[in-house]
Amino acid sequence: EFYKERKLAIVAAPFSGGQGHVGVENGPKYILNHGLQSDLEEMGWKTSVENPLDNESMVKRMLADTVKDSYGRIKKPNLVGEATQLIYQSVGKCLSEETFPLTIGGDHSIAIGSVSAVLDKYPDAGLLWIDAHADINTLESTNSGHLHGCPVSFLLGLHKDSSECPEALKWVPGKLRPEKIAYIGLRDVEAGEKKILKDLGITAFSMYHVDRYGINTVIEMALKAVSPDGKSPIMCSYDVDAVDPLFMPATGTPVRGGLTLREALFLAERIAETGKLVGLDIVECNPALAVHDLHVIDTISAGCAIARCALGETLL
Ligand code: B3U
Ligand code: MN
Ligand code: MN
Repeated sequence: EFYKERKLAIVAAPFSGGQGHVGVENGPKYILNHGLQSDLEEMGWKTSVENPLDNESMVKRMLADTVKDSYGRIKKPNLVGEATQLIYQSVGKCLSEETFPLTIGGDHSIAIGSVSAVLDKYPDAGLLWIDAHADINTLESTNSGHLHGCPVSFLLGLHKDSSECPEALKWVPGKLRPEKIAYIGLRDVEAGEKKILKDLGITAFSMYHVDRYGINTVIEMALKAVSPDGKSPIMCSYDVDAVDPLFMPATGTPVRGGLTLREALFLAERIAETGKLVGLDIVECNPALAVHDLHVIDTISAGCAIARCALGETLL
């Protein structure tokens, strides 16, 4: 019932400032070169490409590491704040034109922008966060200081009234309610994050739950949690490191024991089947971390397949 005209924008977010590895900014380029846009066209989507970070000052700042940009332990808060705000505006524009936003990262900090825009348009949207990591560290709890480990805490507004919040990130509406997010795929969650998840009562399915109940039941439980009546719009923020590194090797923080490729694709297929998907992120493909060409092909083709499945591709 959403996007009746089947318009879709690939929002390219070639951004690496939320973590420490160079190369993740090349994700969008590789995914586009793999032919995702024409594949989606063949599936009946009218597509366009948006490049919100493609302005001279942003490009310059992403390349040059000369300006000091840290805030206590937090790395690059200004860069992340500005980039995510540009993504927020771009995704917001897509949504105002009834166009589906498919945001391609880049590291997972970009979801601060994409998810915030979706929640502006669809305040009752449920958020499925597919990831090996919970990405819910706060400015206080983070050990790495990398903001790609913190987007969910910003989306929840955990820094809203804090004097600790860097100026550049104060634009984040932070309207996500804890009962509207569910995780799938977790297996590398820090102690501080476990406490936040517990304190807020957030629904989280780890790989234990996938083994215990099977992926099909886990998805049903996750959907039920964020949309009890089955009517809420659904936003999906898909970190490719949820998938086992056997299938998805070229990513910044691979963790073994993840989703099989079929579980990863089935998850996307099932989300598509709900007919409620209103936005999708695919993040953390980093071709530079492949040790040989096959790793690049595996990672990029799997990333593209997740996007196609979530957007309606079926096996039969
Ligand atoms: N929890 C760690 C590691 C991490 C989070 N997200 C990724 N890695 N991809 C952190 O840095 O906050
Ligand atoms: Mn992530
Ligand atoms: Mn992750």
